[in-house]
Amino acid sequence: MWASGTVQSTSGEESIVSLSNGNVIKVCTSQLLPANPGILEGVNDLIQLSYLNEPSVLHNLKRRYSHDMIYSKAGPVLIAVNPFKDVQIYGKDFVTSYREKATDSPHVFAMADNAYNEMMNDGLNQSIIISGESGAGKTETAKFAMQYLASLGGGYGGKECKILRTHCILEAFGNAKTSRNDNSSRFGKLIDIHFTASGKISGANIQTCKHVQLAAGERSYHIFYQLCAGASPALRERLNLKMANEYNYLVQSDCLVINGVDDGQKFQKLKEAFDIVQICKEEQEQVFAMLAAVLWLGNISFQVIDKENHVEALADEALTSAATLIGCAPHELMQAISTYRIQVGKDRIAKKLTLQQAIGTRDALAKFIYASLFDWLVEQINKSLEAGKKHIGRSISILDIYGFESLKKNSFEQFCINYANERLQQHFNRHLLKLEQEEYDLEGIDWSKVVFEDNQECLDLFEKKPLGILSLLDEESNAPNSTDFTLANKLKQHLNSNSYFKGDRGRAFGVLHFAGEVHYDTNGFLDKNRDPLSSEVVQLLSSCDSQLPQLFAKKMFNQPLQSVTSLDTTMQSVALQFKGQLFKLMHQLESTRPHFICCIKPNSKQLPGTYEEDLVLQQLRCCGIFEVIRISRSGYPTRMTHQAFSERYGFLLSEPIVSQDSLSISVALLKQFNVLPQMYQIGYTKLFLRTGQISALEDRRKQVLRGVIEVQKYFRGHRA
Ligand code: AOV
Ligand code: MG
Repeated sequence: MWASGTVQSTSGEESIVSLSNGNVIKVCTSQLLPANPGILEGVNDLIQLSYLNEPSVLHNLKRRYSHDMIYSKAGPVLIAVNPFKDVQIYGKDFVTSYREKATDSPHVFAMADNAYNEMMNDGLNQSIIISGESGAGKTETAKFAMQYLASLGGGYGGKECKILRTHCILEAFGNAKTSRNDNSSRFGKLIDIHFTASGKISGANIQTCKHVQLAAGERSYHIFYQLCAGASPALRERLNLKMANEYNYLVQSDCLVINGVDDGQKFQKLKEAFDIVQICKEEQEQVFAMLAAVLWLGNISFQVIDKENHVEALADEALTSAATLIGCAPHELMQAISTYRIQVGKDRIAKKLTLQQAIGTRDALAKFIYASLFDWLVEQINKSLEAGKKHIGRSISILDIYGFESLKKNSFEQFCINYANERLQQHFNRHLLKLEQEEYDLEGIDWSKVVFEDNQECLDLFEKKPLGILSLLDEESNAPNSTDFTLANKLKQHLNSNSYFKGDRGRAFGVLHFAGEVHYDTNGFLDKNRDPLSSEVVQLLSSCDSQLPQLFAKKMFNQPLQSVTSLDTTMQSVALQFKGQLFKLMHQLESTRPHFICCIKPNSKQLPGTYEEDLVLQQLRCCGIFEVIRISRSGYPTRMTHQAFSERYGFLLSEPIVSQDSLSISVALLKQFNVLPQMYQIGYTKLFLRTGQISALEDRRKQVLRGVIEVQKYFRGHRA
């Protein structure tokens, strides 16, 4: 894409350039971009670059990456380039040196430290928002951030340890291997860590955002393989458990093991984690029974019994095992997945299902049990983290969702995931760019405006009522005789004029996302959005002997009922539920001070030491990094009200001043500390400082305060 070289001569529109590899070429002068001087090679913060062009940024990141410096700053944003190997930068020694500010090299620890300090100093709730494509490193980064906060909030005893161990449970049940990531999160999560006034961890709360289904042919959730590989002979016997390759749900992909992963060992770790979050042995047994039930459900087959293609479930080992595990009689299960009831006058009459309907009902039951089990586990974890009571103290929230996905074939799952990322991107834009600009304007600060793109129009394409994709999708899901084709046509009919929408041929349509154009195939959209769960099935669960199925059914009955599906069930559409959960998460983030981490995937092969420039560039452009750098350079990242500033540093003034208002004190302080005029601006209510200016004042303040404490100690010692 780009090469570095030295210009030898320029004549008119052409220049002769000698490249670093010795070749000499002729290029169009207008295409030359200036390179940065050697002294700026591999700078920590991209805003320090004298020339801010794409190749310079790429080169700088590459240079750092090749030295295992995977973190860099772009003004306020932390960039993390996935190393795809273990880098020795997360040990206790690193925690200590970031805590003591012994290093200023960018790191997720530094960002977490920053959030913690701001929370303690300003009493404001903070959030760490992690974005990036699938496989870019969001989940790992979130774990490191939590590791750091746990170590600050009181070491690794009790709660801290619990919080860290929950990953193992959440990932077993919520992650799966996909084509882009061996450990891909199929759910979104927001983890709030609560602190006491003195800065100790007091508890935590996890909120999750709906699971997305796995694509056909992909490996299922890790937990199934872990259970099959790691269960003891006794447990196997109790659950009538077979090996993974004997279950239909697990052999749909030809990948039963992941390179370098020992599922059996992971299962032991999982059980330990269950113990730690106080899920007792009996409950664990029930959890495993539910998993085995799901697996056996997938093995239930049907036989056609008449010319209309009506079916009945076969009374074989699969049916018996599934029924036993969920705690009902085999014929009851058979009935529930082979028939449905309709109201005729006063009576409800049972009707047989067709093969396709029966399979759909069976799979919906399996999915329902699994999703309910996941929710139940999160609930248990939250109880054990003691977040049940409404928390009023301070908190830091960490957001880690599924990353943007653009596959060869994109379906409803990618549609939901990318919509979520579109929302997240807006949060990022709004906070970093718009709010920044607005604040400068509001304070009467002079700065050259930076033009940036907002994605509101794209979000409107999804969310507008009644003519947005989500509304139209729900409308079509409820319409009689609708098909994937009628959905595609409806979308095209109403949205073709929207510049973010692309009507494709046939069933497909495209959306111009912030991260690129994605084409979706509407095949299966309506079914997946309805997610039909027949009332027979819920009824069955509620009458089961075991505790968990009863609980799951009870929850279902308490849900808000909205759309009616063809299979006589009433429930909210999947897209609507998804949007609801997403809005809840985003709403919670609104009231926090955000810190952004942008994860970058340096290659699509999950390999260490490989840096594909075009792939990196595309991601940097997508997450608006160049705009961020531009803004931060022209901006003043540190800002404090005159009052806060004068209160914090006023006592450092060496000479008394005449007027004691906060503005005068601030000005006097700036003078005393020789802050150059180009390094600050004075707004109506706030002081704006360039990067790095506050540290001298902070150092001085610490020094003086330490002196005061020493003196106090001295006196106390003598009195005693
Ligand atoms: P994601 O969360 O962004 O993808 P992960 O956090 O799961 O991506 O990272 C993918 C893989 O990259 C991990 O399994 C690790 O092998 C490796 N990795 C990431 N960060 C680091 C790091 N700091 N050090 C070492 N290895 C790392 V997705 O959930 O698919 O959107 O849905
Ligand atoms: Mg993830």
